[in-house]
Amino acid sequence: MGKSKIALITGITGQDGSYLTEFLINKGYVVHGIIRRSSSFNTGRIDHLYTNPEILNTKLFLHYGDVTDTSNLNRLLEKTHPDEIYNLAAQSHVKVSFEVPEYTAEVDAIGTLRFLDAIRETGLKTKFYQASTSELFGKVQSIPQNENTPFYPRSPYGVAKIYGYWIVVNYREAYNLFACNGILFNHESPRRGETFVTRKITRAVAKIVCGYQKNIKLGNLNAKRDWGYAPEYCEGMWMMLQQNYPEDYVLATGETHTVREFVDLAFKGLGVELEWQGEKEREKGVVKNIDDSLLLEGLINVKPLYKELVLKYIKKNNVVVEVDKNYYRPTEVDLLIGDASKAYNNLGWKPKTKFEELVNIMTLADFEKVIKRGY
Ligand code: NAP
Ligand code: G4F
Repeated sequence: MGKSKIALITGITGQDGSYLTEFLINKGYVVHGIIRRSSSFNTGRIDHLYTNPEILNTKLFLHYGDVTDTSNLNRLLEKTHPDEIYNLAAQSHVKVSFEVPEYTAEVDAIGTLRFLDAIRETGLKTKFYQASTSELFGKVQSIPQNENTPFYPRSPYGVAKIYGYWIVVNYREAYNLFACNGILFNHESPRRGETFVTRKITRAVAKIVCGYQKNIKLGNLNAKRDWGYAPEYCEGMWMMLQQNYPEDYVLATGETHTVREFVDLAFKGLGVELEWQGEKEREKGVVKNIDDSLLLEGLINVKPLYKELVLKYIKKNNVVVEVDKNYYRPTEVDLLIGDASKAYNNLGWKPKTKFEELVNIMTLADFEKVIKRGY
């Protein structure tokens, strides 16, 4: 058996980090992950891996670190000698970046530079993946967006990530590093952070249906996103680093949907049809109908329990969605829709999970959690 490849992942405790780790371990890699010290546990998404004695300290090693600490990154590179580095660490919340713009730049922009420079300094022969984003397109200059679409970021997050993008391109050209930008459109899963809109919706819908929450307050319901399924995007990251030449790639589904459509489908999966009334800040999602024939297939087993819960807590005409201006952003990205044909042609990458299936996967997972844990 050949020597295992070594990967170093920043942001291993995040949504993508956890799926990528599973993927690489299954491929036979030894994975080193950088975790931050936190006052409460932040390893929930990878607990199933590192509590497994067959994996911890043989296939998976965790190190304290932070992309704001140059000497830490240098030490970790020298200690782990990775064949591949996946730089997923980021202050990744767009709305929060308006509150902490300097910190966002420190982590998302300069953090990327620190890593690239550490590679250059150590002279390590390694491949580098940078978590770039469709937020670079921001106020979109053409539809759909691909690798040639001009950027126009609309948040401190987008601006910080644009630095990350260009410093990767620059180090690739200046120092011949094997470094790629994955320009990934939104990708979601049951492991998505709870403050991103998709997961906020599926958690809330599950709780509303079970009587733990009365309604959900959301911001811009008209925003359109190209939403895909996170595990498939993590495989795409790896594919980029297996090519002969480093290039930048868009990963996207090529479909776009509004936040409102996401809400509609999540409720529908739990047997609740909504009607939208009013406009702008006064818009509301009201229960129009409750119909257990709409229930997701995976929920058939809990049908009796579901009937009991829903019939008890949800009634026709209940207001279950409200708009709250506090969730509006100073500048919004109205529409994203990606064209991933380069990834398809060069990497053979293609998204499999369609929008409705994605909403159902997330709704089902949150409903099961709420039923089991009661919150
Ligand atoms: P996420 O769930 O928010 O995870 C972010 C990760 O970065 C967490 O592990 C976090 O650690 C870590 N981190 C934050 N600041 C750090 C620092 N200073 N030093 C070291 N680690 C730090 O994000 P995600 O959805 O998995 O996304 C992964 C990457 O892809 C991010 O760079 C994001 O900007 C980018 N991206 C995401 C999407 C998407 O739709 N998901 C699309 C395009 C690009 P803690 O757990 O300790 O907070
Ligand atoms: O779920 P979001 O917060 O994701 P956003 O801003 O698109 O950013 C995500 O995707 C990017 C890729 O394009 C990543 F780079 C980034 O790291 C992150 O993963 O918001 C999606 C849309 C926005 O238009 C927002 O205004 O949903 C709208 N929205 C409406 N109500 C809301 C809410 N967003 C959040 N987070 N919370 C709300 O209550």
